[in-house]
Parts: sequence; structure tokens; C-alpha cells
Amino acid sequence: MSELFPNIKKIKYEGPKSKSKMAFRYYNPDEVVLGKKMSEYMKFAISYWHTLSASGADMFGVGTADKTFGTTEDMQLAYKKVDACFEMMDKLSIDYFCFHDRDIAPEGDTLEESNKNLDEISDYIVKKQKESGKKCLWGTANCFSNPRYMHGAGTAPNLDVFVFAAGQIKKNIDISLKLGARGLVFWGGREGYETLLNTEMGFELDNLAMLLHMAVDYAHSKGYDGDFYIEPKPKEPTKHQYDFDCATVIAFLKKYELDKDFKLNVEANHATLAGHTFQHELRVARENGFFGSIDANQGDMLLGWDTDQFPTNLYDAALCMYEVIKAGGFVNGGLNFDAKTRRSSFELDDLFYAYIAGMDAFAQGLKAAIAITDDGRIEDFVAERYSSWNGELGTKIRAGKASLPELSALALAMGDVETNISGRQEYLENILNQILFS
Ligand code: XLS
Ligand code: NI
Ligand code: NI
Repeated sequence: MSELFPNIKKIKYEGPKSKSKMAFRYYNPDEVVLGKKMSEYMKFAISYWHTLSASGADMFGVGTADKTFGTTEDMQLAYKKVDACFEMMDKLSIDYFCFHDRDIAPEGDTLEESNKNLDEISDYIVKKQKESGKKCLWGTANCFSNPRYMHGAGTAPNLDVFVFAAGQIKKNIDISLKLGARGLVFWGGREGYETLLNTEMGFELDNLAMLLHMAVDYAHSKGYDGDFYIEPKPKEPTKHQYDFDCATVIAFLKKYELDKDFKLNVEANHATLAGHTFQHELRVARENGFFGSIDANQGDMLLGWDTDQFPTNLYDAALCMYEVIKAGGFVNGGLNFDAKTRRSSFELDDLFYAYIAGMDAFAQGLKAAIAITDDGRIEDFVAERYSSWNGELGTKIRAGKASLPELSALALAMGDVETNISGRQEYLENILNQILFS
């Protein structure tokens, strides 16, 4: 079969000194790190939508990148995209891909037609998977692009829309399972509101939860034992997305008794849109037992929207991988590059530069995260900072065996707090710099 990226050879690891244009300098798929090959630890994934479909269109202009791969007929193009995806995975040593139903096969005039397109293309994907050993990290249903979803899908005021979304989600579960996905993602899409003047918030959230329960029940009935993820995002496309951030989603999952089934897919750019750091969202997910998977990208701090840039910020990559390590690594999840090249980076080669940049950044991040732990100064400092809790009294309070009157008596005897120690933020930031850049 002729190549769709004939200019690109398989990208090799050449080490940090390499000046080659197309080479990994830090990502070495076969290098063993934390008892696993780096490729198995990171579980990088290609995002089908940005990589194979997005052409760089924005509200001021049409696309700049040609992703027609020599054809404009819908189904033929769908086949070409599969070929392009598998060629990229091979050339970049990426083992996984993530997809929306409408990324892999065109939507037909009816649900039945759309489903037929999905059946046909997924047969082809399965064949390519068998040949290559490449896997699907997660699948999701696009219940936001079609105009029918203008008011939302699971939260739509119109029952017919809810029913249609349920049908689409059922099919997506079938296809995801057929492709061996170990994750089913639910990103809110248009589940949110523009104005409360026309919105029954509680009613909409009840319905959304019901839809998720049905999805879980259906997937389980088909023998699925992988993960379900909600992907939080605070705004865009709606003014207020219901799945605002990790904390909001965890409260929602607990209220509707979905917390045993769902974990979180944390996206860096969504974290910053919510006014949090990426690490904050990962920490919230981890501390609450909801750490699942990651959409690895980055936003622009000067812009207020989801720019979905390839992640190259080493601090963020390091602190992200630190949280991943502390969470015990990925089980069913992985690092999906939910990222697109800039509109002016329009050549197909740019896709490869972008993935290499992201993968190298995360490889450096992984090494840096390990170095933070090995170095020990930061973790020792944190342990020392809380050491006053190590004695009998601290243990008693944390075990829930102390009372306010008892502590009041101790406080009165104390008179006032005598000592406090510095948080030493600048000292710790300097250590982080030293670890990252030496
Ligand atoms: C959009 C989301 C989306 C999800 C999958 O902002 O990041 O791409 O990852 O539906
Ligand atoms: Ni995402
Ligand atoms: Ni996003």
C-alpha cells in the first residue's frame, strides 16, 4: 500500500544531543522506566479528530491543512483516515488511538445509515489492528456537532433528542467494544446552559445521570469491564458546562451513585480554563480515587478558550507525571494528545513535529518526576511540614476520637501558638528548577 506520509521515515530515538529534525531526543519507547517500557508506562494515544480531521478552520477562515488524503468522497476518505492513523502510529511508535464515532465514519441521513457506516469502517479498523497490534484507548460519541444537539444531548429539553443521543451512545459502545477500547469517555459537549432564564438545571442533571446509568448498564451487559470517564470542562461550547471541573464532577457522580463506575479523564487545557493548574485537577482526581486517564495538551494562559496546543511545557509535564506516578500509573487510561497543530503549521509534516514535541516533553516530564522522588528534598520537606501531626494527639484527632471541648482545653492551656515554620515556596521552586534543568 502506498504511504500517505512518504516524506516521513519511522521516527527513531537518537538521544538528547541529536540535532536531527525528525527524531526523539527523550522518548525512547523501549527504555525501561519504573519497571515498564516507556511506551507501556506512557500509553500515548493519537486523537483521531484533531489529527486526521481538523484542518485548522476557525471563525475567521477556512482550513489551511489538506487532510483529504487524495479523496473527497466521504467513505473513501474514512478509509484513508484509518490508513493515515495506522501509518502515523507506526512511524511515531504510538500504540493507541482515541476516537469519536463521527471521526471514524461519516454521519448518514438516518441513525441506521450512520450505524452502517460505523460497522463498515470498524471492520477495517479491526483488520488493521490485527495486522499491527495497535489498540484503542477510548471511544466516545460525538453528541454535540450535529445541529440536533444545539440544546444538549442528555440534558436536552426535547425528549426526542435525548432518545436519539441514547441510540447514538449505544452504538458507540458497540463499536468501542468491538475495537477493544478499555475506556468509554463522556465529555459534556453541549451539556450546559447559556441562560438560566430558560433552563431547569436540576431536571437536566437528573436526565444526564440517567443516561449515564443506562450507558453503564448496557456496556456491562455486553461484558465490558474497562473504565468509564467523565471529562470535565468549565465552559465552551456552552457558557456554563455542567461538568465544570473535577470537584464538581465528583459531587455529581456521588449524588447520582455513579461514583463506583466512573473515573475522570483530565485535560490540561480544561483545567486552566477552570482557573486551576493541570496538577491541581490531577491531584483532586487522585486524592479522591477518580484518577483515570489524561488528555495531554496545553492552553495559552493569555487566551480564554480551549486552544488544544501540543504540550511542550516541561513544568506541567513533570508535575503531571508526578501525579501519575503517585496514582500508581495508568491502568486502563493513558496520555491522549487531544491537541492540534496551529493553523499556520499546516503541512502534514507538522503533525509529526507536534507529536514528537509532545512525546519528548512527556518523556522528560516522566524522568523529571522520578528525579523529584529520587532527590527526596521536596517530599522530605512536605513530610516534615506535617510532622506535628505524627504524635499521639494528631493520631487521635485523625482517627476521629477527639472532641472540641477536649481541644479547647488544650488550646486554653497553650495560650497561643508559639511556633510556625516557613512554607519555603521559593526554596522548593529552586529545587524543582535544579532537578528539571540539570
Ligand atoms: C473538547 C474535548 C473533547 C473530548 C472528547 O474540548 O476535549 O475533544 O476530549 O470528546
Ligand atoms: Ni479532551
Ligand atoms: Ni478540550
